[in-house]
Amino acid sequence: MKIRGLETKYIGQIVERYDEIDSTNIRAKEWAKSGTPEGSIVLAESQSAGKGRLGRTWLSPKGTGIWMSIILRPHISPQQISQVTLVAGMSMRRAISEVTGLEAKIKWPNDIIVGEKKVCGILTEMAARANHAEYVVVGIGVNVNDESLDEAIPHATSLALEGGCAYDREQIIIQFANIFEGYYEVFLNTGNLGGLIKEYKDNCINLGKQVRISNNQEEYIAYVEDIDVDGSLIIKKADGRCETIFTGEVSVRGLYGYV
Ligand code: BT5
Repeated sequence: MKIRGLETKYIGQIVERYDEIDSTNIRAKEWAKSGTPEGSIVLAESQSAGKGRLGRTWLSPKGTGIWMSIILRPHISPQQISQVTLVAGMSMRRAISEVTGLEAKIKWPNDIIVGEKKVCGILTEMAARANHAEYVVVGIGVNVNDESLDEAIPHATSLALEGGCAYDREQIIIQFANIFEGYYEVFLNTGNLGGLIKEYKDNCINLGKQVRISNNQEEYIAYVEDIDVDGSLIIKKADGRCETIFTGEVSVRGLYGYV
């Protein structure tokens, strides 16, 4: 079934909709393998096994959120994939703020924050052949009209909880697709975030702040100096040394809470 109101050439022009599914990312990967064109989207009303990063669970209650996966076929190396995730995150941030009027920010690398809590997370998966991506699946979850998510997860919220009213999920998807297609092409033309980084940085909540960084081995506090055109975070440690952090197995939190 088509999404009405799209102004895109390919993002969202082919859509599969499910009432319930295990995970839209799982279905999108199967669909990508069987050759569906770039821009195809899987949407579900609920997910029984929604996935976060690193094997975490993503709560996806029925009828209240956007649970969506987009299939892309960029001619880029596997190292550049995290940049696609950043492009999707900044597109969804803008879509949310334009449709709802709420102030939405990005927590590096790609959580979207409203009122200091998480409204959206992104899980990107890919298949690579030799040194290029064969397909990429960008899975995006947005809590739109849920009214009790913060009870289950204290650092989570929904647009309705923050804005005090219900929002049209389809309108957010349309706005996202229209914005994302343009940004994605800017990214593909340059192969990095050079043309987009100003907007990303203007809306990034951790830039110029002290953060708590944790990985498998250690946890430490650092100051966020900058974000590079390859999407990495440039931090200054307590001893004054600068270091570059790539997306992956790190978690970045605020000193006193989630942001
Ligand atoms: C993410 O992981 O933020 C990526 C979430 C991607 C979800 C989408 S929905 C469509 C597509 N299909 C899928 O199966 N997945 C994608 P991460 O940064 O690891 O955050 C996961 C953590 O966020 C969990 O451990 C919880 O603490 C929290 N969480 C779980 N459900 C949440 C929700 N609905 N809203 C906010 N936080 C949530």
